[in-house]
Amino acid sequence: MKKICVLGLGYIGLPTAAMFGTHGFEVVGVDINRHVVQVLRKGDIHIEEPGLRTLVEAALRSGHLAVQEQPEEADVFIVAVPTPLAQRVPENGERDDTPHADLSAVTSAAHSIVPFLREGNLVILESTSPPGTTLNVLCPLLEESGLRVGRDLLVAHSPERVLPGRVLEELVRNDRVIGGIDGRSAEEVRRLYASFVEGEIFLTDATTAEMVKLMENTYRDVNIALANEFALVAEHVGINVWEAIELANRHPRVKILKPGPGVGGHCIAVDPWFIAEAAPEITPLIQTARWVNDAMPEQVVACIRKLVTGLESPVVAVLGLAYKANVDDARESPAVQVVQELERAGYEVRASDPYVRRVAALSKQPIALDDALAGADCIVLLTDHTLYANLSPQVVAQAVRSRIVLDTRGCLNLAAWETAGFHTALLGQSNVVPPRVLAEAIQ
Ligand code: SAJ
Repeated sequence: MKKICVLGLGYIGLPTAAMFGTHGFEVVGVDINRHVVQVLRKGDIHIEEPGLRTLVEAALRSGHLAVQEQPEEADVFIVAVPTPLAQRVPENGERDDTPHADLSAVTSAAHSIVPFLREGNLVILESTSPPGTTLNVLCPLLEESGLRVGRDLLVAHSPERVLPGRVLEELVRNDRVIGGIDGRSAEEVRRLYASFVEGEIFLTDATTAEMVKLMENTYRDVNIALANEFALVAEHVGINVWEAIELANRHPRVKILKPGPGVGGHCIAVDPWFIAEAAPEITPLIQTARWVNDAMPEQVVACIRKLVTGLESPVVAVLGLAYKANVDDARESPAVQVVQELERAGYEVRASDPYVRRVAALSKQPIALDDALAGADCIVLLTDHTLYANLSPQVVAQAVRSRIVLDTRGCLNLAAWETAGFHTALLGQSNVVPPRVLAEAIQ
């Protein structure tokens, strides 16, 4: 039975390890975080993802998955560690705010396997990385073992493309792009993943595979930035951007994404910078899209300021802290930035989220929805969790102090909220400023 050592037991590494463990491989899952190893050994999991608990339990119970803090000898090594953004250290006193990839987890994972490498091993980088990482960063590190890449070692990049919230399903169903440093490496990885991947597997070279992954997320980021810019223009020219996008998308070759309070998560807001860092002078579009999306939380706060103008000590009830619908992840969430910005501006903010229990970046932790709504002056919907669409405006109207609601995700039935007596506002529609406030402002 082939043995696989998976480095990094996070959102990608853990499902991948469990998947191989339940498909005929002996898997050793490695994480440098002792807490993660302890939790998994107790039969618990540290990540919320539909179906993951059952899969990990099955793999552990079968004896085909073991978790530990140190790597060991294996036939295959899979590196699935985070590649977050870091700010560049200024050189020559020059300021450079352009974020770039922090590859320290990749390099330390690679270092950690060097003593265990033997001839014939296959090393796969799964972590999303700037173009050239596999060839120029990973390969030289692996050669510190004395083995030669291409002759003694097979190396490939096999990026994950799964959507948080649908990881297990997409791990199996999605097509996969595998980039080898040579044909033999790519073919070996194909054979491995074909054990559970039902989607098509495409082979290419390592740097192309790195770019493909980055291009997918950058395409989405630029598209969302366009939607956000359209939303701001819509407010300016007096139309409803949601209706306009829906109509534009009736064109067979147009698919505009949705505007919102910004782009969160660890992928879409990060990956475009990996392309920009490879070619900073020739990526103005990609960089501008990032700035446009990063500015959305501020736009939302400006909108809230207008809505509560004239109210004494306004209380803002925030609905949703997670970075997107129906997930529990609030890290890098634009909603958290909105809350921080509102607090800095001196507003009393009561934030709630059915899935998020704690947000390290916030001083005040999420509270129950009822508590957030009680006595609020302005309700701001920041995450489109399905259950918010089912809220009864009549019931909410009884709980609040002032009836003002702002929907930044286009997911509330605002006509029903108006019937319940609310002044409604929608991001990307020209009605963000209540007529009363406008009248005051004009006087
Ligand atoms: N968002 C919008 N408008 C939209 C769609 C999304 O504002 O129309 C926002 C979301 O609210 C969220 C952010 O963008 O804050 C990102 O959400 P997402 O669902 O678009 O993507 P992620 O980051 O959860 O997962 C992406 C996926 N990539 C693509 O769809 C191309 C996933 O397949 C990747 O595996 C993942 O990044 C990754 O790990 O790279």
